[in-house]
Amino acid sequence: MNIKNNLILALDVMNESDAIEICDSIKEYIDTIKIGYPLALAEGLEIINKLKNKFGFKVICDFKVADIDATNSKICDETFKAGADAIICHGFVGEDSVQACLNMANKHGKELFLLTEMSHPGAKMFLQKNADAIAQMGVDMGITNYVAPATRLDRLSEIRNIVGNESYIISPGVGKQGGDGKKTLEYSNAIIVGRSIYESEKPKTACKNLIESLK
Ligand code: NUP
Repeated sequence: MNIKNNLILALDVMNESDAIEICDSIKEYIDTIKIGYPLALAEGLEIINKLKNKFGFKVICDFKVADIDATNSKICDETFKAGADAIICHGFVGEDSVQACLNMANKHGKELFLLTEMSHPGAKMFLQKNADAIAQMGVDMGITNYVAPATRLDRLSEIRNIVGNESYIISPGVGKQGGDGKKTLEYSNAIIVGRSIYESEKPKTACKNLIESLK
């Protein structure tokens, strides 16, 4: 995926008008947005195509798909049919569940991102212990897109080592969660930023300043 300014907006606002307002203010700097459960549950999957059509964005759906293989297939199918360019799935559910997502992404000619370790403190409880193995599973399955944390650069670096330089890593956790954008991009291909942009009084300026700080 080619992502303008190596910056993805996490659009976790709760209604369409807020979403449109933010998108309109940052469209000069951003061409890829991430929509998760907050906005999709509030406004329905139609919000994907509404924003794509209005702004020409690429949309990554952060649905952290984590079910049995048959259900994962259905979730991915509906999400791609709704216009998503990529979907994020969890890896801890194992190879069969992830393979179902990969098959559906391939069927639609779209992309799959495999979530390895999460960025929040709670990820240390269970997920971190298995994150290297999750990343290795992705490599063995031929997956080339990953999500790994901006909040723990040692872990991000380790995951980069496992998935290799040819893989594409996107990283949440910059800003509100404490991660540093520029340092993160030493290991990662793009950062995912939400609240520091959409909660800002001036999202456009927040975006501009953030992009400056990445240089
Ligand atoms: O490990 C993860 N951490 C994380 O924050 C995986 C994610 N997908 N996210 C998402 O990234 C989170 O749900 C939110 O949409 C975004 C980070 O937003 P913010 O902390 O910049 O507001």
